[in-house]
Amino acid sequence: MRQQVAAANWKMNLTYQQAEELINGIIHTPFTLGADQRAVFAVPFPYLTMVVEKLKGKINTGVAAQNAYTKTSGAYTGETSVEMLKSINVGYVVLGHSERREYFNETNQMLAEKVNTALAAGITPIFCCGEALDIREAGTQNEYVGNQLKESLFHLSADELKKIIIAYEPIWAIGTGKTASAEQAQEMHAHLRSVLAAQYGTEVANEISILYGGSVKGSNAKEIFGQPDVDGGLVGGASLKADEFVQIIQALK
Ligand code: G2H
Repeated sequence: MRQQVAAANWKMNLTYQQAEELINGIIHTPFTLGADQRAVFAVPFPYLTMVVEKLKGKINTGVAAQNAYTKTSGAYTGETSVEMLKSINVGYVVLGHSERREYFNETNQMLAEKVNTALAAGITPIFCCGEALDIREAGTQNEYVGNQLKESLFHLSADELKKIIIAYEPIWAIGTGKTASAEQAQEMHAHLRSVLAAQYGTEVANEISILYGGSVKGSNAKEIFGQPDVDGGLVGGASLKADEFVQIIQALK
């Protein structure tokens, strides 16, 4: 079975003390993760080491940065490299979140470079894609999101692609409380898998985990994750409460 992933995205929230309290709350709430299941925590840079330490020995968990730069080192004041992340045992990096695309002008081409740098460092990219409301209303979301994959990922070999996790996050459902219906999520995930299959073959496409993101909550996770092409979620707001995020972890297939 494809890996099923519940990924928390804390975004730019919480003080150090609150972050510590949250991760302690998660650690002290019992949950089980099967061999094909992962719980990943994308936390702000200053908390990465603390969360890595706290999760040590917690089987099938991982820690992610929310961004990394295209270059591995050098005179790039204010940036963080994948080499730095690797040196503190961070195993994942979220790339191309819609907030980064919108507020920090990240383009598909720039993300292709970031994907390459992460893979070269042995860090798993959680590559985000998704359309805005006007694109959905125009009915061109399949082409738009398919193109995001093509421009940022299709230069990869099949073996490289297999190391990527994709997160589909319709922008109109992010932090708005408006979730895509389970059917809308399934429809897009199946489309993205077919786009991957057309380029890399069905076998490869069937190995790629595609997460859904956008107002996933404890109350809707089971239905969304239950869709055949949805392999878990990237969760913002609801990942800031320990008991709710544990409920979401336990909703994985
Ligand atoms: C989408 C998601 C997490 P939320 O950005 O990446 O956030 O669950 O708050 O909609």
